Amino acid sequence: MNKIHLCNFIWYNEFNMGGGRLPDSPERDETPDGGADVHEAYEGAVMELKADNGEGIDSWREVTLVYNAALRQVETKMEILNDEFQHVHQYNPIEHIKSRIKTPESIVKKLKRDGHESTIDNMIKYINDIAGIRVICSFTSDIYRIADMIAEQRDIKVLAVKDYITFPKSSGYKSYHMIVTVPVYLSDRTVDTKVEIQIRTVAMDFWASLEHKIHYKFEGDAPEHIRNELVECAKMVSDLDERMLQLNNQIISLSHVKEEN
Ligand code: 0O2
Repeated sequence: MNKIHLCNFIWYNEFNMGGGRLPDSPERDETPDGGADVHEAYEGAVMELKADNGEGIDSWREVTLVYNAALRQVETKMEILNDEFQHVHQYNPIEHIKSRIKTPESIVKKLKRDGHESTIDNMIKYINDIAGIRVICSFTSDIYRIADMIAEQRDIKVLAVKDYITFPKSSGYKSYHMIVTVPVYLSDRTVDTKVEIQIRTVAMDFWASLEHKIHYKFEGDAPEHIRNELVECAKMVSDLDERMLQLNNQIISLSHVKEEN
């Protein structure tokens, strides 16, 4: 039985922003190899995220512990669903999964962008993607299949859905986003914790990674010819996804005919 490959890394690694995992997260406790600057920016942002009681770092650690637990729970759920699907249908809808905890720098930036004070309370209240999981699948049809399987989980509550597959962004971005809560059972309480799940095909993920890199490089203001080229590439990605899906459907129906004979 094929296992999903779980790659726990910070999405920002795709942009060489440090190359390591979150130093404060219990399960991802490795020292970033991005040097002193990365540490300084990280610690500066954590210090800025003051809790109401003033215990910035301790609160950050406590909060990320809960988000990490939520990530692990959703990852395990995805693994189980994939295994079950393989068992029943002899087919794996999930290619691989990536997960990450949003960096404190990015949290502070998003809070400021939306006009909120940088506090731990505000980050919990307003930032939906502190814990993020990216589920990569082969075909567009897998996306909705996976989304349905997640929504049917009894302990998962779907708070919001953004369907950028049916309604792509003007940039060409395609992905299916779900904001869910999952209960995290601590020794003295249960915390319903928000996780953002992004579901997309391998081809969409390839496009989004490059586009994100370009977005950061040009600080959101890429030259027009590059933006136009990205839109063109997004169309090619959609076309490729469609053709691969049709090809796969043909293979499935041909193998059914062969089985019947
Ligand atoms: P990062 O660095 O990936 O974490 P909301 O979260 O609902 O308050 P937002 O951020 O507008 O508001 O939500 P949306 O549109 O669902 O985007 C959330 C995440 O989707 C982004 O997080 C990206 O990861 C991804 N995303 C959205 N639009 C694009 C896009 O045009 N290109 C690429 N490559 N990714 C996109 P962050 O925090 O922006 O970034």
